Amino acid sequence: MITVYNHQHALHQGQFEMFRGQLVPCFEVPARADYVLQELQARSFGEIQAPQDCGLEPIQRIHSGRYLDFLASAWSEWVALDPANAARDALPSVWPVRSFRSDVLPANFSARMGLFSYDAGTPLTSGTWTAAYAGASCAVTAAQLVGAGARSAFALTRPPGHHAGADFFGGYCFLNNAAIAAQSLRDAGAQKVAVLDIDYHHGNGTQSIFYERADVFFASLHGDPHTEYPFYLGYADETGAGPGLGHNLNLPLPRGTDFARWRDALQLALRRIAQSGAQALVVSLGLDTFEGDPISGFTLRSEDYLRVGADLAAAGLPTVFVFEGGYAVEEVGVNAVNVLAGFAQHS
Ligand code: OKP
Ligand code: ZN
Repeated sequence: MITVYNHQHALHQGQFEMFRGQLVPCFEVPARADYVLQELQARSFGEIQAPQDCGLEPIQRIHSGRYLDFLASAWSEWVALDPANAARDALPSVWPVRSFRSDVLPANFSARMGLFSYDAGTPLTSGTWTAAYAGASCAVTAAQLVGAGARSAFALTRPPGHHAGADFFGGYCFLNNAAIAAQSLRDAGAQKVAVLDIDYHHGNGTQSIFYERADVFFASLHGDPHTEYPFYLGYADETGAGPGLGHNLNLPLPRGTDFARWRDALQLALRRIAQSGAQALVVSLGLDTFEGDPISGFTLRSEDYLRVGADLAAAGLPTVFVFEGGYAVEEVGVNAVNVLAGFAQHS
């Protein structure tokens, strides 16, 4: 399996995220991707390629123009507010909730930070745009490899993407790499694509992007949003809307869920994906279902991920893997490569 690696990922390096009234060190750190790369190399897993610059077009297929304009210029606007800002990351502190206007684009930078985000845990840094753009290029390159006939490809990038919507960032995510990959597969000719999100957290961004579409089936297994981030989306009664009705599947699971119960949900999601008629699969590959994850609540073990990969391979679909969460930094490489190795062994 070819890995398309974002050599620029470390340009996004947040310092602190807001948690319970304090700024705490970011969980989403560059070392995460370094460990995965190291493990791929240690196990001689396959070729590691750089992405081809995808240009803005495939990103614009998913994200709004005004959001992309904001992201591309955010850092320079932030520093223009105060030269001392160059030493600190930008975090939002005000948001438009229900009944506020979202059609007006305020001139004030902080107001636009809030308009285009939904939490205070996602610092925007000097290199965020460059790193995220290169990540989208990885997703497109991986989708192109699979669209051209490869059995699978792996987009190894950070920051992650599945919480980012058409016009918002949050949950450590800025550009929705999995959605961009799915759309690229559609544009390369797949009539129907499935996105399967196995990160611990519900992929609210991906769901919202495809919610009213019948050509992309979205399935997610995740911590029950009644207690787990992102709280406001990911419930079982969200089944799609309009033409997309029936093309969205949420399988929320209680905190503490073990591999046996998690795997039952995986099998159910895979059966629904088979029924959807999908011709290609994008896997949002979060490894924060691991028992040692510091911010999550499932109890999967490292060896379980081999079985996860084998189960995914049994779906028999051309598959793009996109790296998402996983914050047990020293184990995330082994866990990610176990999924890929289990997949490759059973392909
Ligand atoms: C991103 B991805 C921890 C608070 C958690 C955000 C979690 C984002 C997860 N102190 N806040 O889905 O892995
Ligand atoms: Zn997650």
